[in-house]
Amino acid sequence: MFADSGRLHIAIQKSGRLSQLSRELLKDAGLRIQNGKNDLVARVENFPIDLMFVRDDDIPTFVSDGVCEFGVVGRNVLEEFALGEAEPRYDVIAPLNFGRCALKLAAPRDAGYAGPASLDGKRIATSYPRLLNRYLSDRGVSAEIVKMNGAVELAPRLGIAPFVCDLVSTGATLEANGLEPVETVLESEALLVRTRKPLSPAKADLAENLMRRIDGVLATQESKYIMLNAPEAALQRISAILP
Ligand code: PRT
Ligand code: ZN
Repeated sequence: MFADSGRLHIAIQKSGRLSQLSRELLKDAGLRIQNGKNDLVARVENFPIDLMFVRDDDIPTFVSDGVCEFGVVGRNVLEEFALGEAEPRYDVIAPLNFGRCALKLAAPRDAGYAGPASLDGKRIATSYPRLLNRYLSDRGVSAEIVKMNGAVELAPRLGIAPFVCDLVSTGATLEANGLEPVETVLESEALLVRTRKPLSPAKADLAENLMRRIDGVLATQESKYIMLNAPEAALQRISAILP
């Protein structure tokens, strides 16, 4: 739909856990984002770039199809999508240091879980059926996967499935529902992805510029500026304790 306009399109989550941090990353990269009324698109004032605000689940499709040249999306969403594809139509450019979580299998605290074999023949509720299926078949476990689009942590209490496979960050949600994490299926964080569709030379230049800017932001996040007063004699010992 946008492929032929001269502007580059970056898909970010409209509202949710990644939306604010995605915007901040782009601002830190020097993009001046217009605060317009339109809640689907925002123009970037100082580059021919538009931001598209969408559901995170749509981002892998938009980037693969080249509707958006770039996207910011969780590894969990991207890999679940990729498992349904013949071959990837995007490249992962960089992990972005936010949105960290893990897709975990969880069991009721009193279930006496004793390894993946405990799941054999059982029902497991998840929003990530392909990732879970890969995990189980890699381990020779055969279980029934029940797809739920939300509130997965309620599945045991509702009698839908005794086990769940859901995203965890602090673990508070599992705990509040009497569940404990027992296996990690996937470690995740937000990723910058780029379409494999060929770009016009002008767009390709702009894409390189954007990636360099984001790279710069990520590099400065990794360094800290420390000022301290110390006797010169202590310098060697101080540098020894700094990473
Ligand atoms: O509307 P849209 O489809 O865009 O949003 P969404 O509701 O599908 O996604 P959203 O905003 O919940 O999450 C977006 C992305 O953030 C996810 O795809 C992950 O990559 C990342 N992320 C990081 C998380 C979490 N941490 C997280 N804790 N996504 C979801 N959760 C949920 C989890 O599902 C569970 O309900 O938070 C709860 C667990 O949190 P703790 O802290 O109690 O463990
Ligand atoms: Zn979603």
